[in-house]
Amino acid sequence: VQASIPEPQRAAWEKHTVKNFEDQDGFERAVVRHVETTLARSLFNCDEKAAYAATSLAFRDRLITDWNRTQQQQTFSDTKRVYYLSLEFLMGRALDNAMLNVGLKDTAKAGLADLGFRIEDIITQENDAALGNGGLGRLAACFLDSLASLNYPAWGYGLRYRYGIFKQEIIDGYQVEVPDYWLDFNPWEFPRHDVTVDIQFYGNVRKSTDADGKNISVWEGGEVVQAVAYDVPIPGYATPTTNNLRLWSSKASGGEFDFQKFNNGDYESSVADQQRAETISAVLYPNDNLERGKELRLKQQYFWVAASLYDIVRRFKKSRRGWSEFPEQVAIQLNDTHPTLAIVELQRILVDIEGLPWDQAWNIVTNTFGYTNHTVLPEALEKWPVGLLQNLLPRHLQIIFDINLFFLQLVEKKFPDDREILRRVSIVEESQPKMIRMAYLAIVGSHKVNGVAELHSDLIQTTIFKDFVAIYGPDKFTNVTNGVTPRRWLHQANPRLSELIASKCGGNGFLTDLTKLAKLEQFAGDKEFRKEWAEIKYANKVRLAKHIKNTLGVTVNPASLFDIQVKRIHEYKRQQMNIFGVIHRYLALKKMSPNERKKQQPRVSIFGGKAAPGYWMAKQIIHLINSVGSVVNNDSDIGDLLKVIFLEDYNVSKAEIICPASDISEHISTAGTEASGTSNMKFVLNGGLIIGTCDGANIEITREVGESNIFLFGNLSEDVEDLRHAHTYGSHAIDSDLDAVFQEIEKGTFGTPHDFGALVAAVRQHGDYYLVSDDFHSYIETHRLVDEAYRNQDEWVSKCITAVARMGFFSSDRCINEYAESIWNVEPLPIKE
Ligand code: 6GP
Repeated sequence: VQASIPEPQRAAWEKHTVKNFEDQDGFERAVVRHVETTLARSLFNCDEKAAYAATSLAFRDRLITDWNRTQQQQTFSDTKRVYYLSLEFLMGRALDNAMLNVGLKDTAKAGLADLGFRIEDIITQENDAALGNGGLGRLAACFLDSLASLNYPAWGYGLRYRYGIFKQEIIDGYQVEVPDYWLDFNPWEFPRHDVTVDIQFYGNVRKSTDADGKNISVWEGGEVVQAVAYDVPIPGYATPTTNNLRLWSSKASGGEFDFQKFNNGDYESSVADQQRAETISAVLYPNDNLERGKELRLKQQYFWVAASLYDIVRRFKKSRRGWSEFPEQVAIQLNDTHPTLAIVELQRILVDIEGLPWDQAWNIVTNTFGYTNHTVLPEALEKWPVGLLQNLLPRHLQIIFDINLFFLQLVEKKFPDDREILRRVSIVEESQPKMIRMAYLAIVGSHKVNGVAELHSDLIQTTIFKDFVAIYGPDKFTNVTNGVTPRRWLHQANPRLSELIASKCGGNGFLTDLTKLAKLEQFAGDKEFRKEWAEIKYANKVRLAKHIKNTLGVTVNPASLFDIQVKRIHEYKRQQMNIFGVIHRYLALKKMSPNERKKQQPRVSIFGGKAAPGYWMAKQIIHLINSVGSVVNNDSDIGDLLKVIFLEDYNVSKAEIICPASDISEHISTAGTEASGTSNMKFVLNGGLIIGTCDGANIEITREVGESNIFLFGNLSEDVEDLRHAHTYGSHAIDSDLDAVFQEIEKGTFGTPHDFGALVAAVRQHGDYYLVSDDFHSYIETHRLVDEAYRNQDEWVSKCITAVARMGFFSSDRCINEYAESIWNVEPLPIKE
């Protein structure tokens, strides 16, 4: 078969090679052509949706050219590649990002205006690609942006869910989940019907011997599902490098449906197989920081991991190198334990299919993988029942047992008289039923394990993975503090601030080297600069106020202090403490004389975030916030002094409006529970201060911006254990201010008290696991300090400017460079024009 154009015909080919638009004229031509041909519409039939489609297609053409070139050069140069395996990629919208990254947003803006459209109206037509829950998924998306922007040869591998994270509606104060069908029009993906992999499930294992008489295992029978690749181009900023995100979609193998059954009149079951197969990639599991051992989830994991590894191995084999060179060509990063079966699958491929000896294979495997842990919460640590694995992946279970056997032998050698340690670190938990501990498997099968902020990395080494540090030594464990991409989270979300910064930092260089923000610090005392800065913040607050008005019908005054907490709703993140604090503020205002009230700082308390559909307590928290809002917002005594807003359906594109509009944002998890947090970084980068606990990356943010530019409060992580112990075994006195809040709830001020009983009881009766009562006093006190500080606007703005100037560390570019150097050992490969 001919795979490439023969030499003599190449000249003709090159003469006609695609030339992409470079200017406004070319852009308009591309848009009109796509409207009139690709979309089969005309100037009499072109709404904003069509204009969005055509604009996207015009930019897509550009990306594809760069994407092809990048892939060719990466293949040709044959350097090491990184593969980022993540079950979640919370990408958000692509068009705005593509326009900015290729540096043609202004061109598109002028072109669209010329054709009769406002660019903002076009950008907002796009559905978010919401293939993730929260922090973990958005981190993966920021990493893809940085990998491409830094010219690393890298691929993302994930699942192409038909339904991403659900859309949240608030009805009568309660969350209602609505399916997110985002694929009705998605110009950013390329189906690769020629790139398919057959994935096997179930069946059994037969022991046999090969031609040389060697014992082998043959996995046979069961069922086969087909994985089809869908490719999404990932453009870097200000570079032609365009990497690939490959998402797998499931399909029945052997065609659409069973013709045999169909012809025999068995219509229903003829499509049943197809539907069963398609179910695998149908929906994202909507849990954040929580695992529920469902078989379909395990199927998703294996399906995705097996397809990705098949693809990676196929690519490696083309290089015709020996297997020992595999880790020099391939680095695979496991985003949490969700892809841990990749370790087992690679071992299976090398031993069962390629015939390598176990030890040699295992050496290759461990040198290939790195594992990132994103949480210490016990309920989020994945475990799979042995029985489930036995049935679904019988050969993999055998391999896991063997991995465990050899691992425990190593442990025994190191700690000969310690039976207990063997029990503690065994990959197989001797429980009823027996469980496979995926984090332990990931550690044993990787050469590096990292946490996502300093405190978190210390905690995993001293608590949940302590024994493994003793076994392997400390070098296997490291920290890579999270970061965010300044392209989306500053330049795109806050274009005016980005422009102002550029004017003082010598151009847009800070977008690729965020440490250049440091130059801003000298302007913190500059009156004129502060004024411009404050104007931009105000305009961003006006933009959010409009969104609030349009979506909720509530009028908020942009001159108020905007206090924002947006993130997944979780008891450990303590939105309940925030709303209790809001009630406390409301009660204090109610007690004041009108004169006293006039002296108070007006506030808008803004919440947003989704609760996992099965997380009842989180849903109670949402209900309480909305119930407090409907009382407070309609209280004429209070007016603008306090408004309580719950923003519906928080997602990436809304975060882009929300982050630039905060005066203060809340990152108030119980110390030791939030691995890092990344929205804390986004808010500070956009010129807002934060109120936070000594948890996750808040600690490093404090180190960078200075203690006077952040509001820290609450107990420290080293005290949490003792405090919890005291709640259970000592006397647990509830803070008196908090008790007054509870009494108000119980009076029925915010609706039927019974509705909120569980939230109160969690603190009063059930041990207050998240230490709301212990931290409440200092939380309230710190909010008082916030109000006070906000009064002095000059100083406040100076603090904000100083903080932004010191945020250079928190770019995901720094983060990716650290991974590249200390975990992956890969080098950038600049793409030639
Ligand atoms: C999150 C952590 O909760 C958050 O603190 C961190 O910033 C983020 O990961 C990125 O590292 N973890 C998850 O979203 C999760 O589901 C299993 O962990």
